[in-house]
Amino acid sequence: MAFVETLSSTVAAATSRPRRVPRRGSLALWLSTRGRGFGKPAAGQKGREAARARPRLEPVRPGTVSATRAVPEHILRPDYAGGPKQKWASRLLSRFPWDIEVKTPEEMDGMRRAGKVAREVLDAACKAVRVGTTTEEIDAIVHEETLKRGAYPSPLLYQGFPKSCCTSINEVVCHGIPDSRQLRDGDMMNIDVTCYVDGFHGDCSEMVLVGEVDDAGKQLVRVTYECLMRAISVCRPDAEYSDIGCAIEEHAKPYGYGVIRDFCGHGIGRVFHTVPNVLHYRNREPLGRMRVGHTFTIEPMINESAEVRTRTWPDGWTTVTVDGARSAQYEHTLLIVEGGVEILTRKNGDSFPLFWETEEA
Ligand SMILES: [Co+2]
Repeated sequence: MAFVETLSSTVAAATSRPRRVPRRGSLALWLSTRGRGFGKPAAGQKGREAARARPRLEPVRPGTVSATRAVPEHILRPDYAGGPKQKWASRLLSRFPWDIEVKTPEEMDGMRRAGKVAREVLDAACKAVRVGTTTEEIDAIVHEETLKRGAYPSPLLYQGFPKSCCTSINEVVCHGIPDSRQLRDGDMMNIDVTCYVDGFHGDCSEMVLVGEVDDAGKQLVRVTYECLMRAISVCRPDAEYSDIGCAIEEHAKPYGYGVIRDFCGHGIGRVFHTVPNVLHYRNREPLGRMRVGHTFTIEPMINESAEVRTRTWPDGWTTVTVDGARSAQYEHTLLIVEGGVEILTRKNGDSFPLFWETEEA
């Protein structure tokens, strides 16, 4: 899942509900970005071509959300869902932006297990997507596959979220609630899965094409994946967290795409969303440096138009682009190791393939 970005207010962000809030401390950003061509990327040639090629899709509308699913007693829950309370000291300490938690070798293994489970569950969900499937059915699969592995579906009851995963279709940027809507030919959907395994969260998301998606949509999905992988390639001990956003924006901008700024990646571990805030756009925020043992997510949301503004539905979660252009997202949970980075939610041999892998095969 993505996390609300509050810029210089990192301490507050670490505990705030992940929905759109008025931006605080934006003066520093304004001053630091004036005169550097920062802001709305001008739509280049590729962007204009893409705009012409974009199909007219019906806007996504809310469907009926079914009752919350049960989780058996024997499954360990996170504290927000009625599990054992976190010790106040560890909770408080992990809120300071300069205090990014360094995982012990045992904790790293815990994160590896959580990442592996999240990947398996996400793959199962992606493989079930067909024209006519409801997002509710996808949620049921995520729920069952998570429980089958002795894990808890982290989004369930997180700040009141009613379902076990997020399903974000077309212009939905993130946090779509699975409901009765049937998937249509030409839809593109992000499925965001987080699993809580023996006290650790693993978080990943992926795009799935439903039926036949137009070329402009396919390009958006592919470039979004490339943005994530480029961002991962800058991760290693001593790298600046702010390098991540530069890598993403540099790749997205020539296509005339906008990088969503209202949500960011996040530190993750025993706590679902914590420091650091991982910004996906070019920035000079003092986000700190990566150290061996840091675990965090990168999850860029890339908009098909240069527009970066979002709005949230009255359900308090579903966030859409203001201009209705489609938005794509991929997410991995990462661990910084000696000499580089380990993708904890990496694909395995049985994973759901990227669409261009099957097309080119
Ligand atoms: Co996330």
